Amino acid sequence: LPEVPSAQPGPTAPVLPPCPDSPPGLVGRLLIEFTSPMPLERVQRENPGVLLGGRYTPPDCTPAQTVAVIIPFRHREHHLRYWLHYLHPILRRQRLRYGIYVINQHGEDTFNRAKLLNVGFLEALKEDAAYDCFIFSDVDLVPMDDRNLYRCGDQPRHFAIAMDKFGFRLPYAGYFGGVSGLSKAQFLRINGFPNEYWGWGGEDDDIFNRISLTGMKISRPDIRIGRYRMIKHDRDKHNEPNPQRFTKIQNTKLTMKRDGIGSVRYQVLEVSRQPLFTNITVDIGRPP
Ligand code: UDH
Repeated sequence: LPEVPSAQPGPTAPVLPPCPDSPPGLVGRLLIEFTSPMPLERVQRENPGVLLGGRYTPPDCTPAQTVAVIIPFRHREHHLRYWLHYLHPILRRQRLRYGIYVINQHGEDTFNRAKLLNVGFLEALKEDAAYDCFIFSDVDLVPMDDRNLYRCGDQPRHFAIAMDKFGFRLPYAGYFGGVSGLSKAQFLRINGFPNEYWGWGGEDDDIFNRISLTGMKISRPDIRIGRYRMIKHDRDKHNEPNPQRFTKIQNTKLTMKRDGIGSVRYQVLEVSRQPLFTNITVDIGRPP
């Protein structure tokens, strides 16, 4: 055969092989503690490969997915520093192409975790239309094993299945709290998350209901791998347990069609690209 000059890009843009399904260089069980001080400058120094806004792309392979990590947030700067310190190296070792989005609720009205996560989904896609996997993580949860891969599969994934505060067990069969992941298609199929859970509790059960009602199943890692440490904290101000949660989760089938990603209303006040994450401050309103 005659030698045909290949249409490969030149040395400035090498074509990298696909990232392996099982990334080499994972270390397994990790030692996680929250006692030593954790200045952001140190975290920055220790993660030189992370680009502005908390973006990262593996230098040696092409990942199958682009992952947006969405963190619901207000007044937890101290937790965020530990989260960034532990998670950036883990996600890097997992060979993910990712971005970190901290969705910061403006003002002091009642907190609304699930609505912030909806905002994160839409705003991350505005930043980069390539995002096709969304990991929703509380700011105070750090995985104790880097084999717990932060990527999406053919079913919605629950990652935080064995937290220290629950004795390293699933607290109940339908638990979907803490850290979860859905592909873009899975998220849209359930009309995203509910916007009407103000205050603590119930929104994760509503999400679980949405997944079941659309005929999907939760996928989970091995119980020995899905272990988490939670940073101990007192109950936040303006996030009291929501007394309506018990009745609301009975009605997901009725509410999920009208309340979700298709109906979320909010106003972005600021997008700020920090060295280790993108901060999006948002006015999500207040309970009716
Ligand atoms: N969050 C904030 N700020 C708030 C409230 C919640 O950032 O004011 C975010 C944060 O990402 C947090 C997540 O929402 O991890 C979930 O809220 P949470 O940590 O309050 O929920 P959790 O179930 O704790 O983890 C419940 C209160 C525990 C009181 C324990 C007293 N010993």
